[in-house]
Amino acid sequence: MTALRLHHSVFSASSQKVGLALAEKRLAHDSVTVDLQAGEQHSPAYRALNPRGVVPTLVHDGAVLVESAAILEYLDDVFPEPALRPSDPVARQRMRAWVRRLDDVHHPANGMMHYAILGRPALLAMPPERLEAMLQAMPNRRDRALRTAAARQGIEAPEFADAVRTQEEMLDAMEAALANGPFLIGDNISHADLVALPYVARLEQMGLSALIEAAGRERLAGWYAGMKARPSWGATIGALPRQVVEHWQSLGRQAWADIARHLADHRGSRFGGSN
Ligand SMILES: N[C@@H](CCC(=O)N[C@@H](CS)C(=O)NCC(=O)O)C(=O)O
Repeated sequence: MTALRLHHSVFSASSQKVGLALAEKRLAHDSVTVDLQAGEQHSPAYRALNPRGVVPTLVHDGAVLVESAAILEYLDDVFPEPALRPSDPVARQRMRAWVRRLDDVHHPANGMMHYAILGRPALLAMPPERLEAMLQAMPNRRDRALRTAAARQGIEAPEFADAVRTQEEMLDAMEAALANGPFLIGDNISHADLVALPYVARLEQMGLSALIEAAGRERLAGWYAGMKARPSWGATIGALPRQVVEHWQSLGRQAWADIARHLADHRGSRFGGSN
């Protein structure tokens, strides 16, 4: 009898990727919540599992597995059906290139937007010494620098404007890729779709669906609707508490005018209304 245990946060994009793959493969698993706001990711017990102090961590028959993209590969190695990666080597390479780019470039950008718009009120409500201790506890320097900028400057941080542009690039790249088939890699769902979905969903959860539905992004909107119709959505992102998402959307809407004003100078951004 196989035992799978997922340490995760339902609000975390990286956790959602693994949750989506488990659901697509219909793999029953135990769920252990790591409360990121309470700092549980830095508890000695959790750091023993995941030294970077991030979620998710999957434990399978005693083997501790970190890094969501590598976990998705593992799940396909060990539970091959239904396959979530193409068998053709060129397509598989392209899928991995997508996953790499989403993880390396778009994950930090999406996180920056999340914390500048949604997470900042809670960060600023903390006693300053607790906020400082939480920032200092983050072992990854890039993550710490972005979180610090989100807390201190919010949407005024230069990193925020970069993050928005990066997210727009992601949406444009997805729109272009979807010209070749209903999924990012042709005819079948793959890791590329599962890894992209939480970031697109987070934009909607931030009240920015206009970006997804923007003129010229029709294929992306169709892909998103199709991903939301799958049972894996209902088991993961679709199951987020409605009050939380509605609160996020209202924070996003409140920030919208400021975001548009702030970004008006950035040529090439749809946020500026200059094109
Ligand atoms: N590359 C890692 C990234 C994991 C990651 O950044 N997780 C975030 C949530 S999406 C986290 O745990 N952040 C910890 C924190 O906010 O302190 C993976 O894909 O597993």
